[in-house]
Amino acid sequence: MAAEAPPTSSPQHAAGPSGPNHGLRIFLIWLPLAIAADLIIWLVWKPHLPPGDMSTTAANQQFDIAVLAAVAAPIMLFVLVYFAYALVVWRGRGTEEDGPALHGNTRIQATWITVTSVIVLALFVFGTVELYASNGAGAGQGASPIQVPGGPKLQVQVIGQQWKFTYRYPQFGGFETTDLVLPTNEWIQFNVTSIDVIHSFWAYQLGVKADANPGVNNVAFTKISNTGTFVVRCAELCGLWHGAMFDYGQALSPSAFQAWARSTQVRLAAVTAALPPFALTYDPTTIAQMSKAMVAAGLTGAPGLYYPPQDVYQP
Ligand SMILES: [Cu+2]
Repeated sequence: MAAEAPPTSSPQHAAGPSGPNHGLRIFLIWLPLAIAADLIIWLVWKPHLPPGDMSTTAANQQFDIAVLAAVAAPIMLFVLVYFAYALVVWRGRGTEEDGPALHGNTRIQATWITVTSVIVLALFVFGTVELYASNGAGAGQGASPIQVPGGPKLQVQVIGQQWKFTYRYPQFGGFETTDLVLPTNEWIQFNVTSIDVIHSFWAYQLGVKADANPGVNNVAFTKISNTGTFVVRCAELCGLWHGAMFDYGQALSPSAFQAWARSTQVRLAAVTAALPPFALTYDPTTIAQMSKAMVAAGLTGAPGLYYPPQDVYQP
């Protein structure tokens, strides 16, 4: 069958100093592929990477993911190029004998360990800086955030409960609503808590995801750059209707937001009076009493709901 290739037990990489420089060849195949992959990742893929760039935190996450991809792609390509090169060039043609045994290569081993260590340590530094410089990167920093953006901040309290998020605005009389409405171009401070089980407040396009735990005030920051809607989901399995804990939020211009907040404050004044005073956390055992007080005040025909939708409450 294989007539022209005489069997040989000596692969080409044992060809000695006069043989081809395989390392250089692999490098020259790898280099343009790595450059092309990184250009495609940065210029083509990055603008479409989740969670988009609607807010500072979202844009930061998009940047971070693109950096990780740009670092990972050349490494993956190197492994694949080496693999393909070995398959083609060092193939044992016309023989089924084993190749010569490998006894290690100090230079390759040292290079590999050095390069991978530098990459991992650099990513550790990069991740830490990114977390710090972007005020927690949209994740909850707990009750006392390490990094707080300067200047005025709109306070929005997110209250998780089975199976709805409600929002209190302490700078507008502490009214509470099921609608999450936010302004653009202004730092927003989310104070995330729960009044029953554990939930997680996940405003997808804002790149904000913060645990909502009873008795805990969990702070997260973001600044929104464009108006529009965004999805809010619960990201912590919290009971039977966890999957239905889903809604849309809205980002308005600062003036439209002010108008909304002022009119809502007035519209919900009677409800706000029956709510517990604004606090960073709430005692779940007081909720039942609060429901009774609301029924007594004639505010709801639906006892049993902690916070029925606001239209039920219309005085
Ligand atoms: Cu939940």
